[in-house]
Amino acid sequence: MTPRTLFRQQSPTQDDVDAFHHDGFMLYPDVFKDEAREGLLTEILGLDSVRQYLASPIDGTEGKRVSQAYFVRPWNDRGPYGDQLIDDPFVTALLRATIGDDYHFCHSALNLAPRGIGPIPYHQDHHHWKHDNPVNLAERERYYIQILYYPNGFTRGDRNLKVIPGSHLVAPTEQVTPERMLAGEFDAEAGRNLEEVRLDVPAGSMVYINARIFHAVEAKPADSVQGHRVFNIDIFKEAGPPHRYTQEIPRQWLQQAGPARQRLFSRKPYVDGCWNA
Ligand SMILES: O=C(O)CCC(=O)C(=O)O
Ligand SMILES: [Fe+2]
Repeated sequence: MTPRTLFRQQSPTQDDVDAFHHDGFMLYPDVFKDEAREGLLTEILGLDSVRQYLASPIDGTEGKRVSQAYFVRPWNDRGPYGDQLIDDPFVTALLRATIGDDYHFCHSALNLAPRGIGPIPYHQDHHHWKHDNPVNLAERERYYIQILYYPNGFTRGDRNLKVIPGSHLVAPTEQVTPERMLAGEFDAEAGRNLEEVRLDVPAGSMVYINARIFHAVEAKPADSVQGHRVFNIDIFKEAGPPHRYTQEIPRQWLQQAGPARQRLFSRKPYVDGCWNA
């Protein structure tokens, strides 16, 4: 049995919510209860596909060692701890306090990053941008929330997440590149200095972001003391048409869902052509 909540905290403070709107993210270091952090990590590392990945040798071509990540999207193979993340009371309280009641579960992913893996450049994850169908245009300003979990944490310079606080306040046009943003060209629009913040989080941390924010990930050095950084993510969207990866909900999840979960899952998945209808 998992505890009633996996987290040490019940709900965000008003300061947290203000920071979310001002900075575009909230950081909750070591927010998992010890038992929940260990339970989640054990559950993930025990998955057949993860065990196979961890047991397989590093690929090499032409004598060059190449490190491959483990990545699955959607992440449906969840045990009790992973399952509870979907509507843990703290997660529900965070979503209600930041974007209100009218939201749906969008999709999830699981990622293990090995030593030697390269960086992920600055990007935003709002999938209605850069598409000009009427449906995308109508959804452009709707909230899209990513809840990032780091069961074994990361340190600066070792697969750390980095963000540009306040970058969600800049209108998402083609002219806005991370390079221009970091050069200060959009400070006036945001009403603040837009500068990079490199995060450093202990095991069992959560980062809750408005996916409009520019974020990136640094490389994992070949001699990192941590073998693999484990990262799982759940994504929620304001009610409305599908985002690019809005997942099909497994039939078993629907059958077992109580009324609150049914509501969370009552939306259409993304299928090819669904934005052109
Ligand atoms: O690996 C991470 O910490 C974040 C990755 C990311 O930006 C994403 O999944 O969109
Ligand atoms: Fe991202």
